[in-house]
Amino acid sequence: MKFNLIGVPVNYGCDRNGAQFGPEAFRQHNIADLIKKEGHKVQDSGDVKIPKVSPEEKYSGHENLKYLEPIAEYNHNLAEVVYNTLNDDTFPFVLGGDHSLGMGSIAGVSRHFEEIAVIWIDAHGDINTEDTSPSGNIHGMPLAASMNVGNPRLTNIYYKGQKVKPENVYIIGARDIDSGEFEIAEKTKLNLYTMETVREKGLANIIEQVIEKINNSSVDGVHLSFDIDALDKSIVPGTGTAVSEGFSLNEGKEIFTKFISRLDITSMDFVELNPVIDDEDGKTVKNCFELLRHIFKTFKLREERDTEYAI
Ligand code: HAR
Ligand code: MN
Ligand code: MN
Ligand code: MN
Repeated sequence: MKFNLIGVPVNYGCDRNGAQFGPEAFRQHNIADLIKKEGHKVQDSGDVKIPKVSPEEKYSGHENLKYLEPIAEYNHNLAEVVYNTLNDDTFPFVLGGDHSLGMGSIAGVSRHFEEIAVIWIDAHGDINTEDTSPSGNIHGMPLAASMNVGNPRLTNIYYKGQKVKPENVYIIGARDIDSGEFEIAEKTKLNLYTMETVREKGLANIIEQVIEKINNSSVDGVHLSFDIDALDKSIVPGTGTAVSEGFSLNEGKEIFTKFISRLDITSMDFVELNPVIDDEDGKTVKNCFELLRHIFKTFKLREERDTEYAI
């Protein structure tokens, strides 16, 4: 396969120092080499342009949407890169940065495909709006905006209106959900698999259900957005809003093994690494890379299997 690395050095969405250094950390630890070693082609289109604004301008767009303007602007730029990458028959692999980048990724992907599914693996729902958000941090809102819920400046990023239908949205592993988010989840009828549900029914069963639903739907593209805080707090200290009771590293691998081998994943985000608050041994970076190696290995196995069948 051919991957394009797209860096998004942004922290406006989490309003905390450090997440903007994520792409640099992935590159310093040679993510491109890792992808090559697993047998793929890789290119790096560099960093998406992020407008520079001062913290004093934080509330200039809206009182409960911090950094609204620069976030809307950079997401337009990101969407364009993602769209062009897909048109080039290349897999966009977006490196965060905070999760506000989900809006641009999804916008680019959804312009390329007829109808898409979005798998959102996260400790959080990220379906807040300016009316429900307890923080005003836009990284808690990208999935709502992508479904056309929320402020027009966000719902109209790249092109006007809805990018993904709620029925094609699958949130998995959420365990820190705001009350307004529960209401939005219910109202939109998106597919919400909280950590409570995952533990009750079993991870394997939930994955199976999601795969079946997606394969029985009429989507032609599947975007997988991975927020590393889906993993347990103890294995990802270097993320801005770590939450306990998360997935183990092996469960993370199981999720990727199954989704990559049995669905046609077309694009991915890997977000919310904050190298500044990682522990002194770089535990989070190390665990991220273990997962990344597994991801690209699985893509290779799938590719080999597919070409075997084609012969
Ligand atoms: N739900 C909270 C809010 O909206 C916190 C969510 C943000 N954390 C993330 N996103 N890392 O997944 O403010
Ligand atoms: Mn998130
Ligand atoms: Mn579309
Ligand atoms: Mn999160």
